[in-house]
Amino acid sequence: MAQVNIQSAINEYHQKMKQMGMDMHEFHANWHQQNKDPQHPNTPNPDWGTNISFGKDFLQMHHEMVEALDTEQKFFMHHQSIVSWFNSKGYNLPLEWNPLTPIPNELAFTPTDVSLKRKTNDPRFALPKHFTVQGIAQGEDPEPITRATKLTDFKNLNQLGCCIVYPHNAWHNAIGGAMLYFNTAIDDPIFYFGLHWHIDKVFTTYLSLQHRLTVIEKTKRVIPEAFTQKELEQLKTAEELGIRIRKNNSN
Ligand SMILES: [Cu+2]
Repeated sequence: MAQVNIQSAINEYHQKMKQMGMDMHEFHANWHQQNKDPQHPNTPNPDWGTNISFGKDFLQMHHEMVEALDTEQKFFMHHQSIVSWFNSKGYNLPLEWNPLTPIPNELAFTPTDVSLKRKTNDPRFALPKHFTVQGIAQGEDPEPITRATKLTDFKNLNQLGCCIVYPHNAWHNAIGGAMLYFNTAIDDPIFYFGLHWHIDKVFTTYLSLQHRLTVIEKTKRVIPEAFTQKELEQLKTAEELGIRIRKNNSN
């Protein structure tokens, strides 16, 4: 394995893809332009999102960018994922980042434009526990819209993807800098090897359990009639962040 500078290796990957006619910046930004985040419903709903194809597409598209194997069936990107490309070059992959610890030097990011510098190297943001197999501990909040308390409570990939996009937006925002815009986010190593690495783990874990979903016991959901003020504010903030991140940083 060759020890490489991760940021330089990502640049090299983007250049190589471009030479093959695949502009990753355009591809990623365009996908988000054409696939707007879903709007949250007016009241909590255990079935929300199950028919919104954004959810599945959001997870699948980023999976193809991050970790997909060359042998997998692909729907969005018919080039190598970054992990597959690193492997084929013999480049070392960074160690998995624990998001509650500062971003390690290995994943440092020095943007060409200083305005794209990260807001912090210690965002202390982790995906909520309802996206884990183990699920939430007593007293922790379920997913606000569907009231799912653990990964296997999500009814399908659409629902999972529609729900996870909101904390995903908040996470982009917590890191800041290039991560604030879909057309620059992929330059920051934390995009592929941090944030979307973790999102993809949720996706692939869910896929690995999917065939057993009908037999896995669901947590009994308590569906309140209305969102609390705090939940509404969180959902609204996440939606606004999504709109802002979608804006092109050059305008
Ligand atoms: Cu994205």
